[in-house]
Amino acid sequence: MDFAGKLLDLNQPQVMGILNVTPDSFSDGGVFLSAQAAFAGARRMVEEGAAIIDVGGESTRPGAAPVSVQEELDRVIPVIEILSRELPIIVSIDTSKPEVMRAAVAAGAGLINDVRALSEEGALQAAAQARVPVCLMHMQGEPRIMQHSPHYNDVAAEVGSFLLERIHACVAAGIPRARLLIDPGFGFGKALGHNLRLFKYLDSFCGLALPLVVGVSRKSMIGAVLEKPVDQRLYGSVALAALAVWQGASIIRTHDVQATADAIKMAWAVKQA
Ligand code: YH5
Repeated sequence: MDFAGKLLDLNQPQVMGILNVTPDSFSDGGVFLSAQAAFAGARRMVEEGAAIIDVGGESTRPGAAPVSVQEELDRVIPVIEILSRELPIIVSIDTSKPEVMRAAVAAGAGLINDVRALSEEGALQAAAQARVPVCLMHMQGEPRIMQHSPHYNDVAAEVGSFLLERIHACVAAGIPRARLLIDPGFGFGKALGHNLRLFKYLDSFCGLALPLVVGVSRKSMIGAVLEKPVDQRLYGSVALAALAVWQGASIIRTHDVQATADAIKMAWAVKQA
């Protein structure tokens, strides 16, 4: 796939490293506040095997304060400029705001990662004009209330229908199918049983014939099964990364690049044998 001129082979699984530039992010708690610190974190992730770095300036944690366009731009644009200039990787912008999509791509981002699947006013048009690939993620509800009482009759089927509807909306807006990736959105408006069933049937999304992105790193489904806090979820995250690749995932979004890169390389070697 062509990410604004950088080619990445998605026939083999790749690692997307998470770079939060939110002061209220609970996994990194203000570690990546300056662009310099962000650069150091990103360089390490590249050395450890990340092909993509996902830069996010808006917290989607339930209850997190909304971030203005200007605040989000101030957080992410300097980081995207440095990373895209200095590192041999694809920079992804994790945003739902059309203004941030435009500025991020102008600053060198090669992928738009939108947890709202381009549902905000003007987002479809911004992404179409940006001419970079887009990751469409499923979420039930909105971050503030999404975990209140998530409900599904058939979680994998309903997530699949939603993604298909968003694929059609993108194509109608002038975003070619060849520029789309899909993500079932673990933890976004899903109870534990929904997340586990969605994972069990992850291979059903291969039917949509688009690269599949999976983000489970340190998430609460791991905390719930293992009964462990967020700083003790590495082995659980790595186990799920291997299982995701086994079921056809192309990109694994993770905080822990080295461990994840090794695990998916092994899973892939067995799968190819
Ligand atoms: C995703 O799955 N997730 S932000 C809670 C955690 C740990 C991590 C309680 N952006 C995804 O990473 N983009 C986020 O521990 C995403 N797929 C895509 N494409 C939430 C997050 C997290 C939440």
